[in-house]
Amino acid sequence: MTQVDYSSLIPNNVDLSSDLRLKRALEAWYPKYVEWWKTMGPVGFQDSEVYLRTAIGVDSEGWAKFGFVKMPEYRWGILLSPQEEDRRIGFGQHLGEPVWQEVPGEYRAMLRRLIVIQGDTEPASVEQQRFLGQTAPSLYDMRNLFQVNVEEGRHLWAMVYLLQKYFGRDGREEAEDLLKRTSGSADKPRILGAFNEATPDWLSFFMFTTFTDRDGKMQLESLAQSGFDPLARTTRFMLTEEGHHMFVGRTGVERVIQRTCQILKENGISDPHDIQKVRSHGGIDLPTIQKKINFHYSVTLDLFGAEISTNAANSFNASLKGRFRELKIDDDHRLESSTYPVARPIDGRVQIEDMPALSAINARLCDDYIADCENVLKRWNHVFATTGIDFALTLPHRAFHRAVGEFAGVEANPQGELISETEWNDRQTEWLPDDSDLQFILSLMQQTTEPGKYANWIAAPRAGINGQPGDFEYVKVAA
Ligand code: BYC
Ligand code: FE
Ligand code: FE
Repeated sequence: MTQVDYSSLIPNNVDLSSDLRLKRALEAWYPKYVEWWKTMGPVGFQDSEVYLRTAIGVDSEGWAKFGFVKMPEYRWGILLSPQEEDRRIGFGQHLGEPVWQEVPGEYRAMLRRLIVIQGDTEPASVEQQRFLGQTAPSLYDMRNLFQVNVEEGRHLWAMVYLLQKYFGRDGREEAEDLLKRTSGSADKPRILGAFNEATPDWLSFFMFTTFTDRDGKMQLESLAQSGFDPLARTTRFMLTEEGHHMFVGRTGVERVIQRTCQILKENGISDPHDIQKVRSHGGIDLPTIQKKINFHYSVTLDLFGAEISTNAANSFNASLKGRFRELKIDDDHRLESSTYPVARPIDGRVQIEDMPALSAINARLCDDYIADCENVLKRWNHVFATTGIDFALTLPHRAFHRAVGEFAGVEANPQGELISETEWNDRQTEWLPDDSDLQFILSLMQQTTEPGKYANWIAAPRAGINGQPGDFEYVKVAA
């Protein structure tokens, strides 16, 4: 396997120095990327020294080093997981054939579309989070935000590498366009819905990294099965980094819940539904946390596309995009005659119908995602068990608040009962954050930069990053 070359402008383990055409294309893209980072990336802090991890290898042990860097000088590298010898395609029409090292001509358009959509989400999330440094609840959290941001930047590099190496001129054009679309823009928005929503406050950030980065995990897991080996190896390495993003989200929300439980106890508030009392002590009340879950989870479910999808069937059949843990599934991996149970609105209620499994690939991935989210909710609810607070957070039903797929045309409550539009209009602020909730959360967002100190609405983490002590100065904020 090619060693990681750390001496060149673009650290890589793809032997870039021997592919001059590609090297030139990437070096031409590099300054445009840095320009994008400086204008659309984190606002402020570009001159601050941040304690960041940088990928320096692809072994499961010791693949990263930690140290202080200024973000624009971060070493965004191109790193692929090691090539597996004699790897065979695990699903679809090409099951059992050797994996492809070049793009099969007939699948070029389909593959390019998948890579572009994946690539588009990465810079989008950086754009969505660009103002959050200014309201970070601690230096620890600020550093985690910037860590996630630079790694999403690296994920963009990963997709741009594939586009520029394997898709010629079209690929170079797509790489340029990835820097031209902007999250939330009216005329050139990002491709997928959730990536045009604002991430205005830190609870939103923690919910986003819990739920939306977890969609990233599921999609990357599916692409990691791909018969196109460079895509499989690229996404495998991205998954190594993704773990931290979801950790930041899950533990972030957990720390908010911990702090709120503390406020309830310290102040003898017996009813956890008493929103005003919790708010008057500067905590985020539990019903509002539930509403934020409802919002971010439902918006993220939309990212799986329609439950019944020809696109998904085609990319599975073409052996380009597999299922979650494809190789562990006990079936024929071709799905020409099997069925899969899919929830659909029929006769005014949600019913399960068996559909051709090939068409239901998105539905299945979504089910795997929901199971993963259920585990997160268990961790959060564990805080109530240990603090003796009588409360439970839940995931809303998949039919709730959907804009894509089977449930796009109907209204449902969080329990999954289909309701009239009038009832939806009357009651949606019971289930989703309204302006006053969002304004309240925003009112708490004030920057805390004293090492070891945390804003009042969030508990301290259990441990420091990379074993650092509690009062470690993770970001040396430049004057
Ligand atoms: N918004 O057959 P359909 C991450 C479009 S997150 C807008 O239902 P398909 C990250 C669709 O494009 C992971 N449009 O769906 C997380 C299609 O349009 P065209 C990102 C949507 O294609 C946090 C039409 O509707 N990676 O990495 O089976 C931070 C019908 O599509 C939406 C990927 O998504 C939507 N929500 O599945 C940073 C993997 N949904 O082509 C990063 C690559 C659907 O007819 N993408 N449409 O004009 C894919 O695998 C698939 O494209 C999707 C959609 C799963 C997204
Ligand atoms: Fe990513
Ligand atoms: Fe991520």
